[in-house]
Amino acid sequence: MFTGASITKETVIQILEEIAVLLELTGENPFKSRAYQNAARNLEKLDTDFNDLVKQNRLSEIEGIGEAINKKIMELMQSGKLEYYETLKASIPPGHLEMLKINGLGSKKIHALYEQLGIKTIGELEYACHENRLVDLKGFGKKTQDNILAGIEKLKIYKERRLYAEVVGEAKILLQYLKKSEDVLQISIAGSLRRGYETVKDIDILAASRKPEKLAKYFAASEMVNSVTASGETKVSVVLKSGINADLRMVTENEFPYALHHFTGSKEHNTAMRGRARDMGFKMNEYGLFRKDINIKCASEEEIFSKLGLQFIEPELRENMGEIQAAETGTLPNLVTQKDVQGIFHVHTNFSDGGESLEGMARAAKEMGLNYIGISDHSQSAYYASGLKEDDIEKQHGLIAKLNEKYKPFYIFKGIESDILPDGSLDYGEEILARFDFVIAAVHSNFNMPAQDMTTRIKKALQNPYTTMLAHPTGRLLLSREPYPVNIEEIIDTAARFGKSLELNANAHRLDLDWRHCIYAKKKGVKIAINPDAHQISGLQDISFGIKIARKGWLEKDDCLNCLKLEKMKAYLRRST
Ligand code: DGT
Ligand code: CA
Repeated sequence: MFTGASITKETVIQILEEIAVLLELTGENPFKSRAYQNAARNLEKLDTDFNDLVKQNRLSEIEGIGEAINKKIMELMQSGKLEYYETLKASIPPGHLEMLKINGLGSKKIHALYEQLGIKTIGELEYACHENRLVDLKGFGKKTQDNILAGIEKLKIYKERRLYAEVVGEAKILLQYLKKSEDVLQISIAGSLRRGYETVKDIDILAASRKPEKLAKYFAASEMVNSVTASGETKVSVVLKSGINADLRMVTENEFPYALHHFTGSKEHNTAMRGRARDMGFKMNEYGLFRKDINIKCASEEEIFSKLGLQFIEPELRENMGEIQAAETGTLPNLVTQKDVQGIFHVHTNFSDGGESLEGMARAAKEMGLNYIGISDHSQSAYYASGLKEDDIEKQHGLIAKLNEKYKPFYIFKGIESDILPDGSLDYGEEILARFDFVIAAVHSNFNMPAQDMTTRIKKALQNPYTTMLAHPTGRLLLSREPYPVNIEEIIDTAARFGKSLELNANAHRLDLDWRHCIYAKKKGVKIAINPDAHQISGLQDISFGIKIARKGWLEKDDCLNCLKLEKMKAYLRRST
């Protein structure tokens, strides 16, 4: 619920847009819905002060805001509530709002499904698809039905999984708690979490213990645990108060290394490892490595790999992406670590939509032990994020010059996160672009272009001599927004040709470039900048999530732009802009 005091123009726009969608869901005359969409769009474009217009009761002077909409906005601004909106929302089955999250299913279709098949929930819709009821429905068909089913599947996965960052903190606290038990001989996180996978289903913990029953009780008694869902001799499953599922598996001390390897996974890596073991005359499972039923003693995972003629494979690499062949030939990468990071780019300040001052961000980066920071606020077209006008840029550059004196030898690079406009051009003219030390180009609008147009748009931005790197290359938000359609390999090839870098956005919701594509970028010699995209001081710490993903992407120190020492970085940026 919005309250009067905090109603901003943005909130009004959001509510008008929602009303437009809700009206479509009720099957109202499309003109009515369009009127609200228009009003929202015209408010967005408004260049006079919205609050002044409200105070002077002059909103109806804006094109598209007639008497009815004017009255509603005034009610909202004066009381903090809009009766019409609340009633409309309450009249829609909650399932219809949820259905809007299904890719490819808009409000008109949802209303049509309700009218013709009485569908109120996603469950009913899925059932109807399985019964092929959409195939002959007007405005639908086999292809739409398949798309809807695929969309429902995706939604289910979104619900079952969580972001790595959301879970890893809980897992560490749980691990600390378990370590305090005298019945724990060895313990480790396993599963997707140990592999640093971007999303995880649950927390897997493996412990070696001589008294598993006692340990199981201790685990269940943790104040983090909400309920115990299964309890056996070797495994206890619980649901934590946060809603996250956690499994504790208990083995003997001898079994621990084999079990740790097994429960770390991935399944695909395990299958490949077992295949190799078989080829070498071994049998391998979670209890041991056997030759003619005799267990080959291994005190650690390292020894298991070694017995199979392999270098130790870091957990992040265990995805069956060629790591076993590389371990066999001794060509595994020497993965980047946090210590290798010299500085960071893509940092916002309160000049645009950041919550912290420029000096505050710089000082925090310095205190983290970094040697430089690249400030990049939003560019002028990003009105939603108070993008920088020419005056702001001048002011910011003046401040940076002063701070560079004050914090020497720590260094602040002058940058900008420039929107890539729909035609692929950057957001300022050459004269302004030339003033920055670096330019991060990024797509923030028109996400729905066809793949080829989007690819051409981004390639053009990469060819701009002022562009240093491309931010969040696919625009995905993990578990909520799919990447925009784009040919990422063509983008990487273009970056390689023009000597540009790609960002690995370290924000836990993005982790974009995806690690699978990092492997390709590395092959093509494209440098990756692990960027926090920080909007506050705490956001700087996200760099650790980025490093985890960089490691999954086989990246070494030399593959990462921001592992360059300060002087080398200065030279690199002089060369590229
Ligand atoms: P998740 O939980 O979906 O985020 O991913 P994981 O990898 O943590 O999967 P999970 O929790 O089902 O199982 C943990 C590990 O146990 C998995 O990575 C590999 C091993 N594992 C589980 N089931 C199988 C299986 O059927 N075959 C093989 N080879 N390994 C398995
Ligand atoms: Ca798991």
